[in-house]
Order: sequence, then C-alpha cells, then structure tokens
Amino acid sequence: MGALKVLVFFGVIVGCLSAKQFPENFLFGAAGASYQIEGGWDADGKGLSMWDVFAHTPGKIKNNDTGDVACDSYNKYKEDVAILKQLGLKVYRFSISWPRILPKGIPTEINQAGVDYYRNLIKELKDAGIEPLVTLYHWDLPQHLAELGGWLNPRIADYFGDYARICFELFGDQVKYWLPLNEPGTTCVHGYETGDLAPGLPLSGEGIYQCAYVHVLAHAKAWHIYNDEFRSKQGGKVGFNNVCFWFYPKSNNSEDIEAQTRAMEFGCGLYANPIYNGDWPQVVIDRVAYRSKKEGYSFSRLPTFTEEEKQYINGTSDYYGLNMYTSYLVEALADESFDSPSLEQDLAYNSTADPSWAHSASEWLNLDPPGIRNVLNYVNEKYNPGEIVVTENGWSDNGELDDQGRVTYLKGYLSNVLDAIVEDSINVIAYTTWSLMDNFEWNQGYTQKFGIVQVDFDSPNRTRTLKSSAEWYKRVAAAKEIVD
Ligand code: PNW
Repeated sequence: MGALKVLVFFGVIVGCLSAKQFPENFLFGAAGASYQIEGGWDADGKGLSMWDVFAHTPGKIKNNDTGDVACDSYNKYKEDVAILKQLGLKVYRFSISWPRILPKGIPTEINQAGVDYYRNLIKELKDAGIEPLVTLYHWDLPQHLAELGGWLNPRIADYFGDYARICFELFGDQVKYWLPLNEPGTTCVHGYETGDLAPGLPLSGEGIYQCAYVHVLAHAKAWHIYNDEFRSKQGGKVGFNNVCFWFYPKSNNSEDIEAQTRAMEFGCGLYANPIYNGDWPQVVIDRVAYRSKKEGYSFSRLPTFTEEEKQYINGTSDYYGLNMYTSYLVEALADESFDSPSLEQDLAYNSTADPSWAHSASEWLNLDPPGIRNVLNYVNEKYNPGEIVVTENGWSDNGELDDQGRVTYLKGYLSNVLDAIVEDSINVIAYTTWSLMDNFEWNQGYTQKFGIVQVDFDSPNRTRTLKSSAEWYKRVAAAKEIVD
C-alpha cells in the first residue's frame, strides 16, 4: 500500500468510528403543558377551563383523577427549572393557561397573579440559560368560551387573537419561540368527533371539520397579530404545531397506498396544508364532498375557505413544531354505508401495529424509530417549513425509575432525527422530549407516565426523582451525539 492509500484507509476508518454529531447550536430540551403539570386550578384568581370542568365530571377520567394539583408546578416551578438546568437542557416548552391570564377568556380582566407566575417562570429559565418555547394554548380553553361554542364557533379565533396579543405584550420581550396552538388534530378528533377528551362532544363526522376550520383561523390570526404588531420590535418566531404520525401501506396494492395517502392527509395534512398551502388537502376535499353528497347533504361537511380566508391563512408559520410518537400500518376498507356520517368512514381504513413493534403502556403508542425520519421527510417536502422543531416525542410506561424502555425509544427516535439532519439535510433545530415530568395524561389520569423525571403523586411534596432516561439524555445533550 502506498502512503496515500494508507492515509485514505485510516481516514475512512476514523470517519466511520466517529459518531454523527448534532449541529453545534442544536437545542435539546423537554416539554410540558399547563393543565398537565401546574395544579393551582382555582388559585389566585384563575378562571375555570373546560378541562377543569371535564375532569371534575365523574367517569370522564381514569380513577376520576384531576389536574387540581398535578405536579404542583404552580408552586414548584423553580425546582422544575433547576432540574432542566441540572440536565444541561437548553430549551423548555411549556404552555400558558389562558384562564390563568384571562379568567373568562375575554380581555376585560387580566389576572395579575397569573401574569406574575409566567414572568417569574420565564425569568428563572433565562437566568439558567434556558430558552422558553411557549405554547399559548394546550387544550385548557376558558370555560366561558367553551360555553360560547368552543372550537365550533369561528369567533373563538377573534377571542384567541385578543389573548395572543396580550401574551405577546406581556411576555414577548423575553420569548422568541411561540406556538399558538397544540395539536389541533387531537382536540378535533377526540374533543369533537369521539368525545373522549374535553369538551367531550361526540359530533361524529361534523364536529371535527368545523373544529379544524376554527383552529386554522385562530392560528392564522395569532400569526398575523405577531407579524403586524410585534415582529419588528420583538424579533421572535411563531410556528405551527401539529401531530403527524407515520402510516405505512399494509400491502403494495393501490387501495392500500391510497389509504396511506388518506391517513397522512386527514391526520397531518388537514391542519398543516391550510397553513402552508392555503387550503385543505385535495384528497380530503374530494372525499368528504363525495361522502356528504351520498349521505344526502346539499353541501360538504368540510367547511369551505373563502378566497379571502385562503389568502389570510396561507404562509402563517415561521417554523414547524412537530409532535411525533408512533406509526401504523393501514389497510383500505370499502365504502359500506352512507347512513351515518363519521370520520371513520371518511378515512375508510383499518390501522394496526406491525407485530415486531414494541408497545408502550399507552394503547396507541408503538416503537417504530424510522417513522420519525419518514415524517420529517414528508413534512419537509410537502410544506417546506424552513426550520423544524420536534416539539413532542416520547414513551409511556408505568413510572419505573430504571426506564430502559424509554431509553430504547429515545435512542431510536433521536438517531433517526440525527439521520434526517445529517443524511437528508433537514433543518431540525431543536428537540423537546415529551415530557420533562410524569404528569396528568388527560383521560388516562395518572396511569400513563411519560416523564424522564418521576413525580411522586402520593406525596404532598410531589417529589421529583431523575429516571435512568434523564441520566442518559443528559449525556446526549452534553455530547451532542447518541450515546449508549
Ligand atoms: C399529545 N392519541 O397528545 C399531547 O400534546 C400531550 O399533551 C400528551 O400528553 C402527549 O401527546 C402524550 O399523549 C396526544 O391518542 C394524545 O393518538 C393522544 C394521542 C396523540 C397525542
């Protein structure tokens, strides 16, 4: 071997051995949401949210658990920040409780104690060198607005605009990353189609589309307000948050491949396409119109955007906030009946898990790490979002401290995020795992644990203890590479 060949040979070996690195300025962090962690449900002038009301209704939540106290982060936020700092995390995604700031959701009364709480939290984060990434709305709609029709009433978009403006005014000097809404898809399916989450309205085949329509308008309104009134002085970014799971066709036949398209477009596309491309996905428009007609309607159950609305909603996102957890296989189903409208029949597929995938403690969550790389590529190609933040990704178990299942999950998904960055040149700038702490998991109460930090819900102190996954994640954040 000549000297040059030897050099090249060793160069290749070293190149293969040195692990892939996350970009130097990549931000590792963790996430949570107001109703799931804060408690203080009626403290210091906070108004009622629809989740307070839903959780206080017997039979809605496992064990009739509530978020009344949750992790008590309303009182223990300094401890939360200290943990983030100890783990070397650089971004914290949290949400503002709308009724903690505006007890009735309307701008007539601002609750100063609520304002102080979030100003203090943000200051604590900044002092620890942690970037706040703030969700304005993570499902705790003021009950007053829920009674006015909630996400079925298009005027909620105007109320949301007023609330967003107040938050930009109050906190925008300190906050550079905003997400107006969390997962409109989950609210619209579970709140207004099946009814197993608040506000609990099983309006099959209809509620979901009206809810999607109002969410899109509300998101766009918040973006425009920021763009017109705050961007030049505050210089932050307002992203669109959406959950996108990955769907594989169960076979290569054209029916199953079409079912895959429907799954992606009714799931991810229904909410993202209006924001990035100015209208619903064509597949959804055609499918709901077809079925509505057969069902005897003179109009489509999917609301139509006016030309003015299309202009208004198009391009209203500065980065994509992706929530991603799981994958499914889909198999097409034939249209059977037209006697009762439903999302299920609009979708016309069966979804299952591949038998080789491990299953989390949550029924819907499977381990398929390449799914996240597929979704990142899908989102990047379809929406060209510029920057992407993975705003949620995580695993549920029964709360064990040595949570090797979560370590396996995070290792697999983060490796695929890294491949998407390095191999596919996708601009993922940050990752906030769901979740920092075990918390109130909606209608599952405290039975599903997603935290990298354990919370003892039996102790009045709500004692926090690091799990194995937190120790592992700390090393990843420090090394900026996937470690064992
Ligand atoms: C997200 N599903 O919700 C939410 O943004 C979080 O508040 C929540 O804690 C987290 O994921 C874990 O569940 C989802 O049934 C809830 O497919 C349910 C589903 C998806 C997302």
